[in-house]
Amino acid sequence: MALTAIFSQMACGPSSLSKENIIPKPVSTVSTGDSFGFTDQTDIYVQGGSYEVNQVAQFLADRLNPSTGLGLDVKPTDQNPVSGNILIALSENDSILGDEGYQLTITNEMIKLTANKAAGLFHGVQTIRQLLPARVESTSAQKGPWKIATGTIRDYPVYGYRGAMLDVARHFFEVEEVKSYIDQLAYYKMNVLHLHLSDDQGWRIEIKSWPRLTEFGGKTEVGGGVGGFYTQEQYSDIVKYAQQRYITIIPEIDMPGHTNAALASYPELNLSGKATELYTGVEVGFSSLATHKEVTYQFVDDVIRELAAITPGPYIHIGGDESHSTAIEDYIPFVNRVQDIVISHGKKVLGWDEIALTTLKSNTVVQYWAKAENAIKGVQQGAKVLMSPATKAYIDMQYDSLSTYGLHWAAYIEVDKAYNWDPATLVPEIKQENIIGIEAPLWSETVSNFQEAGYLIFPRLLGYAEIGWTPASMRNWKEYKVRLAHFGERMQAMNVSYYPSKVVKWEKY
Ligand code: TNX
Repeated sequence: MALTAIFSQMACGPSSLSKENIIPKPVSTVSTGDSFGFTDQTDIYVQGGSYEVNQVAQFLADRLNPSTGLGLDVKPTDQNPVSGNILIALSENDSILGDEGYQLTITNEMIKLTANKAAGLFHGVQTIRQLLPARVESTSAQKGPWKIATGTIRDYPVYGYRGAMLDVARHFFEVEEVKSYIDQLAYYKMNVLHLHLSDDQGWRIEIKSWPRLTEFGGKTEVGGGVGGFYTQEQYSDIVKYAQQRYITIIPEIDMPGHTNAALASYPELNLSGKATELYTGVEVGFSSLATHKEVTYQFVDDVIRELAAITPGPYIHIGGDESHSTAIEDYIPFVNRVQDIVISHGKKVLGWDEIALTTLKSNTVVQYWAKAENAIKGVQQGAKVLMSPATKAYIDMQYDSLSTYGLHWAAYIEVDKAYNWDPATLVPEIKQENIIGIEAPLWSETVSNFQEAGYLIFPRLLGYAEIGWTPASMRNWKEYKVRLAHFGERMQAMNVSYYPSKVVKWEKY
């Protein structure tokens, strides 16, 4: 490149929209070779704005103002704003964009973001953030210039369910930590956070009709720490925070196995009628609710009723995995009855792949984690599958044998391996039309706070986000890893810890 060209690029900022590093990769990008510059006159205009659309605009202003110091204001308008501004508007029905897609049209005069629904606008806002320099994510004042390359992005997801799971049972995570995770999921256009709220080592959600679950069963965790739990108010606060970021919370109560914390809290839930001891180890498969006792179903009904009442999302996850201490003849009628209980409280059922051994209700979704044969049984019953194969999508798996945190019972999952697979072709019998989406679970036996969890979550989460959003035909590790290299400094700017994998040539600034 001639020196003059280098200087002009430095002076003018970015010049090619299609060369920008966005994750997940947008479906279509056309560059027009110019740039839009933010000034202290720039504001965000909202056309025909509902409360929701205004909130999305305010979210953008709140992200950009601290670092840029530009003082972007959100203003209502019924016409196109003058040059130099951002316009956010719901558009006429654009069927290709669907419920979550958006169009971003950037000229040297204006940034125009449109979508059918506020969710699409929210995803478009994440793209705008990623088009600005990484330092825009800092919470302290940074130097400009703040420029964005011109062109048009039209973008929408392949799968409607793009999620992550956080195990808050093995180690408890504070409300603020969960919110940080939600912020990160939103940044990569993911839309589900599944919370694993109960397990052998702890019960983490207040149930008013069974108070000892948290008063006693919530007071420890793996390794013997103090544990913790969410009051229903705190849970509702998490749900609301997630909703404002277009993320659905899916709560899980794991049963009939993985229930020691409940069995230690209430003797009547045990086959023996005696309470067990609290448990702080990491072995699985030793606990079971007493599936023949009526009180067990009263318990399940109370728990699901209280949880459904504070969960606006459509699903309750009933676990169902690794019930090695429940005979299959007991497991099947138990899961069948629990499905009915969930449905009676107006929710749909999600469960780990073992639940496909039972008779699935019409909207029950099978989460494939271990056995393809189970997931296939689900498909044969007409159920949809959520793809979380442990060998590809388990964020708690170590990267390699030197990893600080994590387990490796399923696989070592390097960053390339986490990215390089396609949910729609992994198991030939499970086709794209059978799949609702992808979820990456983080089991927390080896990590006890968000800082430690970051090492396992990042950067693999970015790859899972792209698998869920971007068509498989547009995904390619060699091209992706170049984009990913630019996210090191973004994660740093957002104060997110990540594993600086050697398979990526991280850009240094
Ligand atoms: C298997 S995945 C489990 C969890 C463990 C995890 C550790 C699943 C449905 N069950 O109880 O935490 O392995 O990777």
